[in-house]
Amino acid sequence: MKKNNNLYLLFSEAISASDDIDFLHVPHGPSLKYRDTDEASGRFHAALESLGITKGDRVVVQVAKSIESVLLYLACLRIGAIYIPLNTAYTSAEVSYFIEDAEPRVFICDPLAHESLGSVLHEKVAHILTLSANGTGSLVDIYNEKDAVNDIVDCSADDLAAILYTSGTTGRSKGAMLSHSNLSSNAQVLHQYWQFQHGDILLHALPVFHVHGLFVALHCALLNGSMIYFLPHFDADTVLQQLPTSTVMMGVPTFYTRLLDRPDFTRDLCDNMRLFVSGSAPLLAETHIEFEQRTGHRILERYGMTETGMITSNPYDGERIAGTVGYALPGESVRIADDDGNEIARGETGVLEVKGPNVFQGYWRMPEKTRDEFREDGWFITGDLATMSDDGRVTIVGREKDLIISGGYNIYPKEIELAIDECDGVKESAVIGTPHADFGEGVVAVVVRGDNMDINEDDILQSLSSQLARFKQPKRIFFVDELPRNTMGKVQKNTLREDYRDCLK
Ligand code: MCA
Ligand code: AMP
Repeated sequence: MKKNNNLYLLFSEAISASDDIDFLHVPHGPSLKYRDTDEASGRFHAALESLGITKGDRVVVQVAKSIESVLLYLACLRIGAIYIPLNTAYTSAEVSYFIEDAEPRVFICDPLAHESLGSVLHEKVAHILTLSANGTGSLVDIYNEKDAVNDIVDCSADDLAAILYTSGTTGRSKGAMLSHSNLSSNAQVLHQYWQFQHGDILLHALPVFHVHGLFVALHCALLNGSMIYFLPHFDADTVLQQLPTSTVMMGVPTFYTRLLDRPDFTRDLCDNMRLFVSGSAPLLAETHIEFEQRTGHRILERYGMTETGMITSNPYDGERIAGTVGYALPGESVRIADDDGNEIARGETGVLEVKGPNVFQGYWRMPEKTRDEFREDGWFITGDLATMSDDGRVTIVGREKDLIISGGYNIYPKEIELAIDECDGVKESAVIGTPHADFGEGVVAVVVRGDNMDINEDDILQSLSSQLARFKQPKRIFFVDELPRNTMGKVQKNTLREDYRDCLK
């Protein structure tokens, strides 16, 4: 008989074994027990089915983090639909692009967004439904009328479970297609590698529209049948309250620097903690060291990408070295290569390439882009610059791709430059990331005005506000007579980064 590779099947074993334990527990808010998870996700399954959604249909979701949002994700897995979560900060213009590209059968958004987006999108998508932060909305109205469907639709290993959009160097977002087996292989490896154990409680303060919060954190806890303290967003006060009864936390470096900024973040609050994981952006060695001095815990840093899930991790039992991202995860192969894909000597800097069951199925409807980012022999080119020690430990030393990572969000300068260049009065622009005390890097734009034009910072920000999510908008804009260029005419961003290095500190 053919094996059903539906990821939900993996979770369903833990769900039935964990019965009376809370699966999702919102501090000072609602909770959901494992015992009720099958039935509730089965009712969301029924609600989706009544809209005509079947295997392979796309479901685009831009909603606040809530118990219902997780149930909706689980229902999509069960039905074999392709879940496409969007950052809640995206503007109508950004959302329109994703809807046109993904061609979903249904779009689920916050009731407030429905008011502004509805008219724009009604022609592009068959159903627009709502789900609010407190778990109400037209989707839930349908759910309330339904009995649970108990099926878990048959999926092959390569059937898609999700598409996650990630920006590109051309300024156009690409949908990374992730299969059921991409997600299950990574989840099982991490669950084992980080030694999840009976009684673990996960403190979850990440957004659930990216790999880190949706897959890495949620999947590990689900496989383990663990309780999750499910915070709507990162809030240092709530994290400090929940830490004494948690055992695991995952976060971007900003979480850890914000905790260290709090004098009341003390060692005794972490007595019950077993593991702090950091990723999505480089964790400064000084943060790692200060965290250990304050709490006695060595943060475990790991490294990954939307296209691949997690690639490397510092060891659970072995040495966690500040500034390194550890070893290739079991079942994956990692190499450091030159521009032609030839592996280079240990210790030298090159581009990190990866192969394994975690590597995605390609970019949605972009076969050429997909071909560009794979070697002929199947290695995926990450665009991250790294070194590898003799024993295989990886250190990320930079990025070949022009990318800014701000508070764990990826921002591609090209997208911002295109939007700025559209403004009347702008001749050209260059967007760079410079050190930011809170977000690690922040967006800075350097702009050349057109001849005799008097456009200013406010004009540009005003024009960007309807097009780009707030976190992508420049924190500062500077005007110059001309951009520094090399002899080939290419803008020298390194010079700009040096010139403006202190402007956001
Ligand atoms: C918020 N703002 C930001 C960011 N977040 N600006 C730049 N970068 C950001 N990341 C701006 C808002 O637009 C707003 O601007 C002001 O800061 C306050 O907004 P608020 O929403 O209150 O911010 P916050 O709640 O303090 O959020 C900061 C945060 C959040 C907690 C660091 O950004 C966050 O949760 N980041 C995690 C991202 C993540 O999960 N990444 C994983 C990607 P104004 O005041 O001007 O209006 S997955 C991935 O990368 C790979 C696979 C991996 O390896 O994990
Ligand atoms: P995303 O496109 O959001 O999946 O972001 C993936 C990128 O985040 C990677 O290609 C890296 O550049 C970066 N990244 C993730 N984890 C780490 C880490 N621990 N250290 C340095 N960079 C990281």
